[in-house]
Amino acid sequence: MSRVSLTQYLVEQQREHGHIPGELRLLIEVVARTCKRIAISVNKGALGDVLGSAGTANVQGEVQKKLDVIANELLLEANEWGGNLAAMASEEMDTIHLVPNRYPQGEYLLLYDPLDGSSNIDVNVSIGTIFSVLKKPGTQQGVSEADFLQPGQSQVAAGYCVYGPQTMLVLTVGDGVAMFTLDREMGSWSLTAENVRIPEDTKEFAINMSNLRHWAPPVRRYIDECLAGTTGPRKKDFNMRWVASMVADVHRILTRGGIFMYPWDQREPDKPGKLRLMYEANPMAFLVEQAGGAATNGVQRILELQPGKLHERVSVILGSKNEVERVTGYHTPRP
Ligand code: AHM
Ligand code: MG
Repeated sequence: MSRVSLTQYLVEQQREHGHIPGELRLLIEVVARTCKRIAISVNKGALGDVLGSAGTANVQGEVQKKLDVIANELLLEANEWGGNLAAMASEEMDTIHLVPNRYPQGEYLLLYDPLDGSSNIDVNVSIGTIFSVLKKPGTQQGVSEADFLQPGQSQVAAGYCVYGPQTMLVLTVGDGVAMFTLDREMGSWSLTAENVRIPEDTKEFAINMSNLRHWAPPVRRYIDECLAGTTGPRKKDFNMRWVASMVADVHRILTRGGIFMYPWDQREPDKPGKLRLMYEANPMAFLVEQAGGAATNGVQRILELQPGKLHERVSVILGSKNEVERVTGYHTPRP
């Protein structure tokens, strides 16, 4: 059976639906191609000497794994010279990375978490790459960090690649969500799911339960009610899953529904949450909304949040619409 390739899908989006200009299509193809290279490194594991710590820390003070650094370098290198980008930003780089002068400048900005779920690298559990594409505002030459600080609803494309039992690329250009599976023999991405929809209701939640005692009352209430099962107010039993790789948890939710939460907690009250807004929460929120789900920080739609800085953190509640609305409703709206 012949399947639609990523290129065919994108060309259709460009030609027939007019959703994406040619430059954006090429940019997405470069990101997708780089994910294939990252997948090769991930698969080699110890044979490729890619496991373990790199012995360095990123701007957020987190120890970098070798694969964090390798994936970051691969994405930088592949995207610099294509002519479609003005600058890039990454979880693993302190500041934005301008496209060097020797290459033509494009009009897009690319943000990414090169290797999400770093704690799972060495234990052979699914990990991923998350990316978000924005358009550079204005027409003036040069790019600054301020150009990146756009709310998530300005994203023109977003997606992730999950390195799991299958390597899959999940993408939105604002016209629903499509999933592609890497065909290793062919070396190409084949469309394997289109118009992905997240069921509005679910009986499955994902949260790091070890933080329970630190949560705010609305999150505690929601989880307590789930745990109470058939005899509690929800009158049904819930199941729990926590991969500790956001890509894998979101992939499950896009596939069969569920709710994912990484909420604020009182250990570091000044930090809104663990996850980063611009290259983790925003792209995932865009995908989830495009699949009919919802994504909030407890009081506001994630895609409407105005970022104040590149590595800003955010509280995340996303997935099946009715459940996300329920938890959000338990929070007292800010005045
Ligand atoms: P990372 O980008 O450094 O890998 O951190 C983000 C990850 C998410 O993928 C995941 O949901 C979360 O951190 C897991 O955190 P915890 O180890 O606290 O459960
Ligand atoms: Mg991450």
